[in-house]
Parts: sequence; structure tokens; C-alpha cells
Amino acid sequence: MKKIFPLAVLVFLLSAGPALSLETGAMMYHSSKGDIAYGRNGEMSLPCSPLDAFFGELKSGHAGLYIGGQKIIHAVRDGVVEVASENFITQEDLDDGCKYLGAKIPVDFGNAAAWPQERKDQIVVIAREQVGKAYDFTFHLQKGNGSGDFTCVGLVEYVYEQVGYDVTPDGYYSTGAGGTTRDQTYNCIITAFTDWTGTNSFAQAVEFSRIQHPLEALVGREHEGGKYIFFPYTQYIQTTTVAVPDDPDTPVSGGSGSGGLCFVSTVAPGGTAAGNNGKMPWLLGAALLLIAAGTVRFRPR
Ligand SMILES: [Ca+2]
Repeated sequence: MKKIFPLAVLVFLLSAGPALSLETGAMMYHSSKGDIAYGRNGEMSLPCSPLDAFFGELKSGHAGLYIGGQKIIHAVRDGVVEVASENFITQEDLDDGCKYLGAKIPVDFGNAAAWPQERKDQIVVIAREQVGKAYDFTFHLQKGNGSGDFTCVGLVEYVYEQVGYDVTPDGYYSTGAGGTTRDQTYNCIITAFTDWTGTNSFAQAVEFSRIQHPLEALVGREHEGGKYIFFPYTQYIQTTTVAVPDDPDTPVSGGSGSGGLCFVSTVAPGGTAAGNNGKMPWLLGAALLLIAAGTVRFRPR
């Protein structure tokens, strides 16, 4: 009896103990509507018209940070916000086919010498310092410059870099080894309905992927004459992080609050472009012009 009781306690602790809860600082990921994530399964198409980008977003997938207490901090249309973890994927986004990819932590996160509690606490402190900063609608910075302008994945990368952990090696990928490239022919109102071919890239080993797009003059981070975007799936596949088990006690979807999409539409039916600090996003401006000109119609939802 004396031997059986401690064993039963041990089994109980292993099956229901705190080891299952999602760790504070975990990086969370989900795919976009239709379960698409740019760079995964060869999916590397970008929408041609600004309207497609508005209402369909860039199909980039999404990333956010779990900060404990069933809360997350992520960069979305309204800027960097702290919300309940169930809003990582809202019910509406679930219904549209967004799927949870899972959560990851640094490979050495369990090493108390490398990650003392103070260093882990700094992840939350630094993430909270970004709350209220703007979303980067033109993707000109993406990782911020200390003053804001984040995309979802750029925010996660920035916070970890600030605590001295480089999840994704800095760098720019345009072609060749270390990624993949695909040609895409664009044909929409922006190209006057003529074919415009560009090469899209997906970086596997460094942050930024080269894109060629009819609107590239207006969007993307400039590097040596080209435009670049940091896609969430690039960060997701880095070997600097390992997957952690799903935590049934931490809901990551089903919320009714503000949506959790990255590279998201800047306007939506009934929505606003709040949080951009008065800057007219180029997509919004272009859309309003097209709408005003009567050249587009909204598809019923
Ligand atoms: Ca980095």
C-alpha cells in the first residue's frame, strides 16, 4: 500500500499537472482563411488587386505571443493589442478555415541557466511595451524600429531579439539556395487587366523574402532595390524553436473579439482602419478610390 499510493499520486501529477499548461512566452501560429500559409506546400501567390488584399488578406498565416493567464499579445489591424488567448483565432476566422498550427518555444527554454525567470519575464515586459503601437500597413519596417510599425511575425521576432534570442536569422533572400521561388502572373485592375509576371520568394533560412508585385513601389521593406516581406511561416519553421504540446486549458480559438489575422485587410465591412495613427494606408486609399469610382462591388459574406 505504501508503494502504490505515491505511484498513484505521480500518475495523477503527470496526467493533470502544470507541465501541460502553455508556457508564457510561447510563440503561436495559425494559417489564414482556407488553411493557407504563404510558403507552405508551395503556396506562394499574392493577391493582385488591392481589393483582394483587403478582403482576402495576404494568406500569410499569423503569429502571436502567449503572455500567460490566457492572454496573448499580437499585432493586428488595430495595432499591437493584448487580448484573451481565445481571440488568437476568432470563431469567424475558424469558420473561414483558419487552422491552429501550434505553439513553439526556444530550444533551450527549459535550461534555467540560459533562461532564468527574469529573462522569461522580460518577454512579457517588452511585449507589453509595444501594446498600442501601430500596425505596419505598408510593410516598410515590419519589425519596428523601436517606435512601432509591426506586422504579427515582426513583433514576435522583435520581442525575442530584445531578450537576446534570435529566432530567425536576419537577412534577405531573393533566389537560389535557402528558399524557393515561383513566378506569378498578375492580371487585375492594377495591371489594366494585362499580364504582369513577377517572381515571389519564400525564405527558409533568413527573415525576409523578395516579392515582385505590380504595387511593389508602395509596399514592402526596401533592400538593395528590391522589396521584401517577412512571412510568419519562415519563423515557424526555424530550428531555433521546438513545438510544445497543445494545452486544453488555454483556449486559442473561438473568441468573438477582434480578429487575429496578419497582413490583414485594412478595411472590412463594418470595420475601420483604427489604430493607424492617422496614416492613410495605401490599400485603404486605393480601395476607396475604386469604390468611389463604382468599379467594384462587395461580395456578399
Ligand atoms: Ca532575427
